[in-house]
Amino acid sequence: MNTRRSEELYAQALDLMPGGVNSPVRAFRSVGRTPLFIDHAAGDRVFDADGNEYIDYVCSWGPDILGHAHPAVLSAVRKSLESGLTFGACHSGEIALAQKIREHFPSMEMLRLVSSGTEAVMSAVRAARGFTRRDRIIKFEGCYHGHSDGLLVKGGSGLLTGAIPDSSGVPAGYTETTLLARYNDISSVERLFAKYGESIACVIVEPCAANMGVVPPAEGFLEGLRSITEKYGALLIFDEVITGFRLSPGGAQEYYGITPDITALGKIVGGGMPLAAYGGKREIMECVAPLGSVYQAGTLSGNPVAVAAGLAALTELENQPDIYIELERKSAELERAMKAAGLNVNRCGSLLTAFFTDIPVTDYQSAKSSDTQKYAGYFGYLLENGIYTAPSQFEAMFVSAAHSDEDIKKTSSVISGYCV
Ligand code: KE4
Repeated sequence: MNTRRSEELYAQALDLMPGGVNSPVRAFRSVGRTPLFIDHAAGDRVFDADGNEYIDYVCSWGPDILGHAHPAVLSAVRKSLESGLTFGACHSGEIALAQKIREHFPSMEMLRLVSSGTEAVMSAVRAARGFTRRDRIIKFEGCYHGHSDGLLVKGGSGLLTGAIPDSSGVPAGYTETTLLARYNDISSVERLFAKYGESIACVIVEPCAANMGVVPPAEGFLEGLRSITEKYGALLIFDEVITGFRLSPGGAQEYYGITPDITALGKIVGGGMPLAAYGGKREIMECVAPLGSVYQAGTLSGNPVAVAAGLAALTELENQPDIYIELERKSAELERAMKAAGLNVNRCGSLLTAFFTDIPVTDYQSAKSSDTQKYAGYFGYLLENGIYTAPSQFEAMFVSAAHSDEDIKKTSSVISGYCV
């Protein structure tokens, strides 16, 4: 496979950006290859700088649930551009998008638009602390919630990929109030509440973990979090940056039937543009400035072009009610093919991960038992056969509405040729 142009570009990028990338997981370091430089994308395909074509299961790490460059989203963005790029002032699109989000996530009685998932989660945690006037938070080993200081503790995603579970550059004081529990282990949460109960502001969780690879919640786990937080007066924050609008139109909270106090959204909600959101009970969000004393702001928050993309994407999802049934069918077919090839697969809706370990993967410890070198071999085999999946064992494979039955069959056929 010729990747000469990507290699040339990578050499230039290495001189300009740390690791030649603007986000670590794109560096392909854990799969031991030169990162692809994508030239363009359409539907379920990406095309690299050397003209190689791939069926894409990265989907920009989740935003592209409709597929790349969806016509409805492109035309909405083009139309929006004619009115200007950014005003730094209110505009009616913000209202329309906030209303649409609240229709799908009724728990988000009041919300704020921001520019990234990191910003959404960071602000949600600050609102929880401001509302409860408590400092401690509980997160789970292997869950990733963006790169705000207090959450870079035993994180997933690029932290796991790069084996840097706790980032340097974060003073101990910033993480002293971050308590760690084990995903799918409610007793680890109960022990923390027994010790620190009245000082815990919130529990933040990926309702289906996807940043240590895909690890669905065990039976009763989310229910357990909901009841223990209510018992101690702490807030439950669902980080639905990946699961929002993916597991169902109402995300994981609709899919599992658990209502959090605050929700963070990202990725799909922006239609591929830099837009995210956080929101929850009115009494909580009324603590946020300028109403309350929890400060949060952003030059490009609610950016009109990004809002237009998000509105178009969510409207398209609403116009294709069968999309979630189709995603489930296609993802289940991929899962069957992966298991038939002897792979250890976790799946939650249209999120899948093949783990290179012989034990069931139910948490951070079991995920970390995976052989990342074997994963690298699997990644390279797929890439050489025109399938682009996550360049890290500790990420998810994303299926989109644009993945045709023909491409699902082609992917299944390629996977069936892989010898574990
Ligand atoms: P961003 O700041 O990257 O928009 O969102 C942070 C974030 C928050 N919460 C969850 C559950 C997330 O998965 C993410 C970001 N996800 C990673 C991939 N697992 C983004 C890819 C990257 O870091 O380049």
